Amino acid sequence: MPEKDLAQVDAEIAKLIEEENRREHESMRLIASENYASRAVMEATGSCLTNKYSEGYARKRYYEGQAVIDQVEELAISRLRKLFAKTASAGTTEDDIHVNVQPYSGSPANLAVYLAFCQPGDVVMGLGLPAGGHLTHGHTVSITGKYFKSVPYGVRREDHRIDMDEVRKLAKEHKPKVIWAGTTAYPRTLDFPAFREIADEVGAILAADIAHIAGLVATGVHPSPIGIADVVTSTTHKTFRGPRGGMIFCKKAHASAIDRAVFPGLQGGPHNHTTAAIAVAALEASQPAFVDYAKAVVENAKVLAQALVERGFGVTTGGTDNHLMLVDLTSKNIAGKPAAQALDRAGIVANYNAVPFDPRKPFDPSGLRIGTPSVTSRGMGKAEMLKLADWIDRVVANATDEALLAKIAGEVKELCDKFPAPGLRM
Ligand code: DSN
Repeated sequence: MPEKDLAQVDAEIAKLIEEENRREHESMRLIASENYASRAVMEATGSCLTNKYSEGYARKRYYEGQAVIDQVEELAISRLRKLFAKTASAGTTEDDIHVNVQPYSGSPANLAVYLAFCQPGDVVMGLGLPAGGHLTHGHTVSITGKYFKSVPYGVRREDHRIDMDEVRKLAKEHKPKVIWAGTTAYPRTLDFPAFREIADEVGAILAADIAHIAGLVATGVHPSPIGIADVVTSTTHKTFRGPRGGMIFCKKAHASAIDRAVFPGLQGGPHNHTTAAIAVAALEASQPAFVDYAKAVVENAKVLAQALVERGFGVTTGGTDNHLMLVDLTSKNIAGKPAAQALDRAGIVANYNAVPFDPRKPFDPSGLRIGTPSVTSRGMGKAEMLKLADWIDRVVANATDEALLAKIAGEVKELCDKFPAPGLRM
């Protein structure tokens, strides 16, 4: 008797997966942290490797039966070291880079940094959440803001760019143990050497969080912190286009502190199916086509940001250097949330987001965050970005006109039909 498949075992979940597959096909997905993983990445994720426990690290495990898993983890690590050495700071070779591929995702990867370098109560500095930082960079509601003394830095009021003078001033005053250089909603290039200088002046560990830009860093489209920062954390599923997961790069001197923090400090057995899929993503990201992809992500973001500016939208900092833009809707007399909801009904999926110095509340802010990684993975380019700007403009101006939203959703679907997304089943 052949084993039953998902639809036979659980028709409800099979149907929901089918619906999500259709939604991801039919909509323009603009959430800056999302992407389409390839079929190869998904196959590895859905493999028998999910069955195996492997506490420890390759060749030093607490369970037997690791002949295959050790090779999987070593392959993932060696591919990542090779890949990220290519764009690391001058003089950094793969031998200088230690990699841990076991963090379950970005937040656990960041927690490992605290566990490796800090004691409860130590001072830590990161970009404040309202200015585009991440929860785990010391925000008050996060464990990282509760167990450590967080001193956030911000962006300048006049141009919404990170104020390195403020970073230096705060660092000198508060002497942080760790300084984070990383963002979730910041459209400009991060100056890692400037952060390094400040960290050295105050004796801090410099931690770069490249979760959003890992695919751009791996291809040299954004400058790399590897070789500059002491430790670099990342997710693997955003611009890197891998499975949901995490990874940490660090200088050799910090290897055992980081490894011990991940396991046994924070986690039990690694998710081996994810590790295998990260290895696949690293292989895919090593291909010349991935460099073209990363360049196109940024080019599409620039085109879309400019087209929105031309249509009267406020775009913070006036544009973007990376894969995302922050759109301030104040000039359009609509808040971010109703705009995001209307866009969703029109098949255009973004998230509402605070803009710097937002006078509105975080749950009902003034802006939208828009990213181009997913639409670029479908092969969309300049013409499609201009069409998208027109649709966004019409939706935002007519957010309660349900007939118009449905008509645009139909047009969006028609366009999406011409650009099949990687990994989806049609
Ligand atoms: N949730 C991610 C994002 O959307 O940026 C960050 O963790």
